[in-house]
Amino acid sequence: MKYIDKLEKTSKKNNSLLCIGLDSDYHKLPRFLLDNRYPQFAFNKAIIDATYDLVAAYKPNSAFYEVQGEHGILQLKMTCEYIRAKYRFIPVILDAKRGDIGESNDRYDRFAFEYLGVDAITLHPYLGSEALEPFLKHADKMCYILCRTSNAGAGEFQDLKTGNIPLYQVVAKHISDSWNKNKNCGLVVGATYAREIKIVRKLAPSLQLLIPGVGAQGGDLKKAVQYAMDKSGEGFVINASRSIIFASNDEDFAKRAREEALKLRDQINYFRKGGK
Ligand code: OMP
Repeated sequence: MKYIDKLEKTSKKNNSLLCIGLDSDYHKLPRFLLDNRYPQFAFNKAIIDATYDLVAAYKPNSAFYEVQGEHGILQLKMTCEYIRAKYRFIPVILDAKRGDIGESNDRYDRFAFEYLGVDAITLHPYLGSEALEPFLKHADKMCYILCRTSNAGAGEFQDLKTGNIPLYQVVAKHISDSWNKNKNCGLVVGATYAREIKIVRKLAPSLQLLIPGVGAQGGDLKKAVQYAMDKSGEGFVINASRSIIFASNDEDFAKRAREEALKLRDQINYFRKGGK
């Protein structure tokens, strides 16, 4: 099933445009889980089982698994397989921010879509569409391409003018106009730059947006939602990681994650409906 169809089905069913980031830092896990042979997986499983009916998608960030070596990568795979087996309509976005020459991208592509079996991936645009072709060729997957990132230093390159136009705007328009032949391109735009979300939405009226930066990074949820909506009031997911998954690091961590997820899902919906 295509990413976009999974996303639509799950977001409708759960009335949700919330993506939970599974940035399951080993050193932040509840201590009582550390006896477990697969503590990151045990943590993710508990979070997923507590929130599956509140989300549109999950987004594990590969860094938090790679840093644990092969055991971490195994637990990333176990997490992806668990979601696919138990909640088969919930799409999984691998946050890996890949982007190399085509030959190397082909291997990154197989790691993501064959080995892990995820539905979407985050990518850098810097090497151009020719290099990203191994990803872009999959009409059933989603390529979320970095456009305006959420970090403080995002503007160093992204605001540079090409002619009179900031680079991030060139990226947004170019991807919308030229890269999206398979209708599988999306853009990553941080909630910490609400004004830029508004501009990106104008330049790319029909692209899916992945919006991180609310919660721990302090992005403006209301503006992010209002500016990200497409004509149908959808067309985006809001990601939160730490503020949900590490709401507690005690026995009640999954329950507290559910409470935070519920609150954020409902806030997103409130702002979608024009709430002030
Ligand atoms: P929290 O700040 O804990 O909610 O996590 C944000 C997640 O989104 C992390 O996995 C980041 O790597 C990711 N992210 C950003 O924070 N900013 C970006 O501009 C892009 C991403 C991303 O591609 O998801």
